[in-house]
Amino acid sequence: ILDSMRGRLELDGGHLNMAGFRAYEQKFVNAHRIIIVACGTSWHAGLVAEYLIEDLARIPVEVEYASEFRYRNPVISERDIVIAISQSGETADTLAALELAKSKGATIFGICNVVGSSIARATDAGAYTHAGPEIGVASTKAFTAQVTVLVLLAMSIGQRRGTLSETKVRELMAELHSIPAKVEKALKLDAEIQVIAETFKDVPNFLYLGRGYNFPVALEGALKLKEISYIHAEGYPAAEMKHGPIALIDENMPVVVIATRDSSYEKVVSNIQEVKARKGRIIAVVTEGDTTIPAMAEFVIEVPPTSEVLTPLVSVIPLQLLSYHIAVLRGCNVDQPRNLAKSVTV
Ligand code: F1P
Repeated sequence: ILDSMRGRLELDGGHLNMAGFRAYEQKFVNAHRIIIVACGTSWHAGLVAEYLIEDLARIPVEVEYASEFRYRNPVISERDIVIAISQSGETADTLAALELAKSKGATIFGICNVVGSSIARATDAGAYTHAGPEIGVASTKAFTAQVTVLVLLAMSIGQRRGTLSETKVRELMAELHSIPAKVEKALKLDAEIQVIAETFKDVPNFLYLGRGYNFPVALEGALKLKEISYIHAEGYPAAEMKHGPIALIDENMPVVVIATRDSSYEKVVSNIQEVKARKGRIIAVVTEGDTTIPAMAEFVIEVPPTSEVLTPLVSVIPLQLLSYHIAVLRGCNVDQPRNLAKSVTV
């Protein structure tokens, strides 16, 4: 992962050095909308991109499950850009969704791991993550690599559209260069996460909550747990909790809250209070040095601080480790989970 990320961080004179992007940069600058199509973990990376592109480049973004988009009658025009994200590059739903958009005149940009894959070949342009195929079935490094490429893409479009200042670009690039070390540090949380896994390995349900950039991370944490440990898990935007899922919370419900120090921090603190008032068992992912949330949580996982827009790259790591350890303790095959295919080609 780290090597692949280092490979993507090259900027040419302050601009993204990505041949596939260069040829289509004017289209991106003038795009009236960006539609992202993907499945599973790649869809979650797409959801992070919605926040990134709207924040940094101010282009409206829609994120669509490819498996729905392909079967409805979406409104698409030549001024739309469709970004198809896929680890394997072979997912049938994603391929069909991009072909539908292409037939209506949209420009298709692909983000795939696998060079020469079907999706990569069907796009007009794209960026390979060069993360290599996943060793196991469940996507992990693909998410990190996809989000990294999407950060670079959002920054580059923002730079050209004038929505992102040169100072901000330099700041974000410096921070992006520090991410590999921060990911390495987060991976060292392994032993303490193993203890949390021991505590919760036999529970039937989990809830994951996050806001803003950490909302897609909550979804991804829940998906990883479902995929490899077969525990039912739901990811929700923390603010949606009161609209239904709060009914599930009692002393038996572990609630993973991704609560790093960002613009929604105070609101997440009040969500944690709501969970605590209902005796939910709180596992909080916080920024190093936080003292408020640790006083409220049963378990605390500290991750290094980073810029808000880069948070998912760091905050997803402990959730992947948690799913991994729970799955191992339950005797599940983490590389080859039951019922899952490496690429879903039907
Ligand atoms: C999409 C995906 C993966 C998931 C599993 C099934 O694949 O849903 O996210 O982990 O492997 O397929 P892709 O289009 O990203 O290859």
